[in-house]
Amino acid sequence: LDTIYQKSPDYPEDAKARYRDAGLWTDMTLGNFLREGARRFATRPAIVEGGTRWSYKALDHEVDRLSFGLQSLGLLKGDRVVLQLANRASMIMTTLACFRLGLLPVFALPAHRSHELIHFCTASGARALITMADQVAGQPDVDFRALARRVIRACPGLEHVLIDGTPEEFTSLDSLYQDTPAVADWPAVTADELAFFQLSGGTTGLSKLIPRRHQDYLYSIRGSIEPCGINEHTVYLGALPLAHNFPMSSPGFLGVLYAGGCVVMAPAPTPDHCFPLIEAEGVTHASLVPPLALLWLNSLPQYAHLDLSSLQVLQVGGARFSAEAARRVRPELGCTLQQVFGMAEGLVNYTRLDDDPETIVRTQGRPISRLDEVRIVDAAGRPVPDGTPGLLETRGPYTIRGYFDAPAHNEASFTDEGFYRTGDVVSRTSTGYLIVEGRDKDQINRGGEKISPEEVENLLLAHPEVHDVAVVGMTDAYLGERPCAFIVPRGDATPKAGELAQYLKDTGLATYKVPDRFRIVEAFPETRVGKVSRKVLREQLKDTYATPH
Ligand code: J2J
Repeated sequence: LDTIYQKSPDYPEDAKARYRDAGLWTDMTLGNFLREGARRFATRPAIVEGGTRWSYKALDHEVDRLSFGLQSLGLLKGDRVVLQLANRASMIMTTLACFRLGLLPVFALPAHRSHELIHFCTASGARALITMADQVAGQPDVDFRALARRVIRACPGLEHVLIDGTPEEFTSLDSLYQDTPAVADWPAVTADELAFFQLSGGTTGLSKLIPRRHQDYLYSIRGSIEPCGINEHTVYLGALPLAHNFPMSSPGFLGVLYAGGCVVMAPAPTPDHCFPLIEAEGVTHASLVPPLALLWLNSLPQYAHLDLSSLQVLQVGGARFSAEAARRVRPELGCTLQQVFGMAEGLVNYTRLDDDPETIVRTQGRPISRLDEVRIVDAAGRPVPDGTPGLLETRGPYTIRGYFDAPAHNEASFTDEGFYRTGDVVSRTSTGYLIVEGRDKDQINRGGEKISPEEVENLLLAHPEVHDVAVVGMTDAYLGERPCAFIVPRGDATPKAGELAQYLKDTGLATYKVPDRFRIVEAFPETRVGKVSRKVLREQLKDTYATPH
């Protein structure tokens, strides 16, 4: 465990003292905040899944039962556990049980495949993988237990595979809900300890692990409750994959449970699942990425028979939401739009619910905390004036000081004073709100899902018919961007797009990272210093702009 801490950069002592003295960091942990909830909100509903409801007391009890089962497997405080679960109550219970035991979850997404899972297990040194059976995943074409078998072969350190649903040769997660002794005896976990790993979008190949601690993460959650208007009457729709930082903490299911509200599980984020749930459960808050928000808006006419009037706040974030689309939310959905510009590394910006309509439509909000430090600088690191686009750098009470086990990468991604170089190009308004203008990092944002071109390129370079490859983002009316691969074939080979896409899927790469288009070229345009010019490649794609899907 010591080495895990050595590889997880911490805040310097003076910063810790400042955040504690300001009352932002407290002694509470992610494993015990629900204890107080079980007392204060006892019989109020905490989670709804299909026809089943759990009160706060029942949820707290289930978390204890599962903690007992996980402990009896021999899992110990500090052990890493890769979690890949669907939006079900079991996802929340498993997460909270890990927190309670001091196990360190690594939050994989249901969209991840063996390539990603193997990396998460290897990089974290995981002892357990918790995933699901096909029936509960809502992805009929994916066999998650087969993925687990592939992961086991590649990761000798993995001792346990637990399955939500029919386990086949593995252990059933359900079987671990065991009756606890009268007094549960969980390891002591303190607020300054590591709590879990989120995943970075990745700019240099594989995703980096983001080490988060109890005190900073709980502050980001607590600090989100007021700007998002969350209280015990909130009914939050869990529509995006809950392992993502946005629906987990901004305010996400953790924020809603902290405040005594109710989390309603949506099996998928599409209108056919979500709209009936909004009506039936009186959903007040939902969070979406921009393409889904557009889909919701465009689908409204077909659902005119449903009463969606309970919806008060629609949060949209993860990628740029166009002002035109943003303008439609209030008149068409009848609720307040909240733009959310956040990152799993820390900093989260919200438009405030009582901001004037132009601020809500045109900006991506302002930071949670007065102690969030935001710097917007030019390429030489000099601050730019308000209204001028520049590189966003940030430091604050819930922004990490470094990725896990990545000293060389941290050297580039953090300044000497500990500011995180977000790679986002933003401008600041005179009122301190941020507008996301673009990006200066090698990443593709496919409707909120982040893709590292280098990761896809490295896999394609191993293909026998590929000599060289460059993956760039092409503008897309619906998703914002989609990945496109430019390929220089090897010798006389004539690789086909369909085969290359299938090849990538067979390597176990998540489908959302597979390029939507492959272009065969003779050579790449080069910059003056002889590097592949991604800018020119992107420009070559401009003639294929605005093909709506
Ligand atoms: C433009 N780009 C945005 C926005 C994120 C809340 C909300 C989102 C995330 C998230 C999150 C954007 N407009 N409104 O963790 O807690 C892009 C930026 C940013 C990157 C972070 C949260 N909101 N982005 O999206 O770690 O480029 O977190 O640096 O997945 O998404 O991605 P991620």
